[in-house]
Amino acid sequence: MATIAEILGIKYPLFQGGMAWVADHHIAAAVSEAGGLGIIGVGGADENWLRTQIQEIRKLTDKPFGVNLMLMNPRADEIAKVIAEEKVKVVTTGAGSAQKYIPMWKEAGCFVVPVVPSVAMAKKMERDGADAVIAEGTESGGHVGELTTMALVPQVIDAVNIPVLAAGGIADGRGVAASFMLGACGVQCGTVFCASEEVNIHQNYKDMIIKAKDTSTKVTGRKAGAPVRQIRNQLTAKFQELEDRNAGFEEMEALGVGALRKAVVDGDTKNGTFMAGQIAGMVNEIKPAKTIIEDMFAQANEILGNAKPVC
Ligand code: TUI
Repeated sequence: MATIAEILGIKYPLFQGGMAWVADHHIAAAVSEAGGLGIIGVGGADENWLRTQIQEIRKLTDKPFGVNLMLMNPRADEIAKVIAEEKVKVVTTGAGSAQKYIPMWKEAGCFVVPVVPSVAMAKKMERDGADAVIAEGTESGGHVGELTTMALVPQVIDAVNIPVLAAGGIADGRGVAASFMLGACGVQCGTVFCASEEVNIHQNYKDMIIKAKDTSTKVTGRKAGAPVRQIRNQLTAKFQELEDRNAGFEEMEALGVGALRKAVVDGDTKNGTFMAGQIAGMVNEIKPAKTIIEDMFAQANEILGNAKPVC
């Protein structure tokens, strides 16, 4: 059977996460040029922004790339149409159900890969016509579910008959090898690309990731139904205060509005939301995307080449 890399015409079975504000055409082009699948993350932007990004990435690479639609985006309908019109090769989705867009995307020839936090959502996406799913554990940065990658990935694999990629807590060859051992056909990585040379984010964001340790991230907003993993700072302490006094969704939302922009664009270390996964503690240097990917797969191949029965 064809591998996911063969199906998509890429060298490495690696997707770059569609990180809101972070994953623009700069990092996406670098990842695609390096042989992975670069992904433009639309986040909260609109369809015009996406059209420009697609034009820009096509100037930089003729290799396959993807687009991530964050389904809570109020302009999701318009953005979904642009993805179909532009015949984007791969579309990933997050933070909701992609059901209503799948027929349009399939008709346009897109390969549709929803990100799922549970077996139920994976089965639903398979029923609705998804080509593959990304099972994303709570180790990830940004909007997260409850289950860990280690528990989620094999359960999703047992439940569906489409390819499954693993995400959450993967930043080197050990994570890639472990994902394959769990039965995944590929991986999606986000945080490690926030520490790439090509990513177009404020240096303070990169520094926050480089300085982070294992316990540096925290999930805020679980009680309000909007769980987001980010690096601890003054803002997360304020979120904690609100949660401790059972503040409602509106108050939490007001504190969060614009906070990702403050992190990515302004480098505001106090008031910004520095979304990052638990693996940030292991990401200790800024490297070109190509080096990140090549090192990761050289290490994974070495480990997998040595894989032996446990006893
Ligand atoms: O989507 C992500 N990660 C994200 S999106 C994002 S932008 C944002 N900013 C502030 C607040 C909220 C979002 C930052 N990070 N990952 C994929 C993902 N999808 N994780 C969890 C889910 C998910 C959750 C519920 C997928 C489907 C789902 O379905 C619920 C339903 O029943 O519709």
